[in-house]
Amino acid sequence: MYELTGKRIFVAGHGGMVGSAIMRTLAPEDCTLVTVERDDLDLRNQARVNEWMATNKPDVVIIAAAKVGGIYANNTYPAEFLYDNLMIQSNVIHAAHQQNVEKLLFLGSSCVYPKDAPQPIKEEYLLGGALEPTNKSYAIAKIAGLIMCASYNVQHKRDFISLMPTNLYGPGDNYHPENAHVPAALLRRFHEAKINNSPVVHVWGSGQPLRDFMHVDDLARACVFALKHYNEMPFLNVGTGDEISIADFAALVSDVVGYKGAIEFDRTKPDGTMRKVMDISKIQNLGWAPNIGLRQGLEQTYEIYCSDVYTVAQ
Ligand code: GFB
Repeated sequence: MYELTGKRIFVAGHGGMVGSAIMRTLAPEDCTLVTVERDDLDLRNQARVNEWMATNKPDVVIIAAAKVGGIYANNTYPAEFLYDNLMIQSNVIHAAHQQNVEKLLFLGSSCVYPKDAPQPIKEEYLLGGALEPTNKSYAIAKIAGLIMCASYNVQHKRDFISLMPTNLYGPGDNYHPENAHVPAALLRRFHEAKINNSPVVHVWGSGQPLRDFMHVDDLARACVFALKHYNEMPFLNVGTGDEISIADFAALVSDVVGYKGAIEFDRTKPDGTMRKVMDISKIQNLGWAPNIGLRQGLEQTYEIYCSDVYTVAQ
């Protein structure tokens, strides 16, 4: 058991969907949360990261900062996804090592696994085959991050752990029409179709890919759980272990939003990986389990989305 009480915890990326969920989850703990605004520290700048880390001396570092996006963004901006993520994570991990940080948590992604990995995906399937082309750059960066943590543990006896989260959704997501992940993209598209009385909503791809969607607050609980209870190599999957097709997911979002029109599939858009469901038995055996159901989580996210939309509009 690693004790968080009294610790200075640096949450890198505290303003994003994952970082802000981690901040909420850590709030009741008796620890000091340390953050820095993006304008004050560009995590891609090694000299500035080294300087900041030496001045602020956290005991614990959580890397929730990353360049992220859905299938379109990954496919369109692969150079940014590779460069930004490699720079952010390498700078923060190495600076944490230089400052003798006691514990570091790196967040990867389920896309690190081979495109045709057996399902549900176990941790040991890493590097067992070719990656999904639509997010290869992002996956390579995330693989480098988790191997970097493992390498610092071997060579420098560090306690740097990694979690591989499944597809996420929740408050604070990016609702950009093209660059978002599917939950945020569809919540917005169905909402706008409802408001505008549009007769049809277009959903990308065939509707057949299967995904494991998890509420970001469940991930945040897993992060705090892993910081306290996990110090082994190499890393742990985090997901719900349940899967749903994109067609069924779109129907669910439509229902949650209260949209009454039709759904059509745009097969000119890519499907990406056809099946991606996490085997979560390792983290479950340690004592963590997801507890937010998909409908419940989407309803809560949609409610917050609506209050934000109307706040912005007023
Ligand atoms: O969320 P998404 O972009 O992530 O897409 P991936 C999931 C599935 O939803 C794909 C379909 O089959 C999409 O074709 N989809 C349907 C849509 N309509 C839409 C839409 O309007 N927007 C989006 N974005 N998708 C991501 C990786 O892949 O997985 C990331 O690109 C990350 O790097 C994340 O690793 C976990 O599951 O395909």
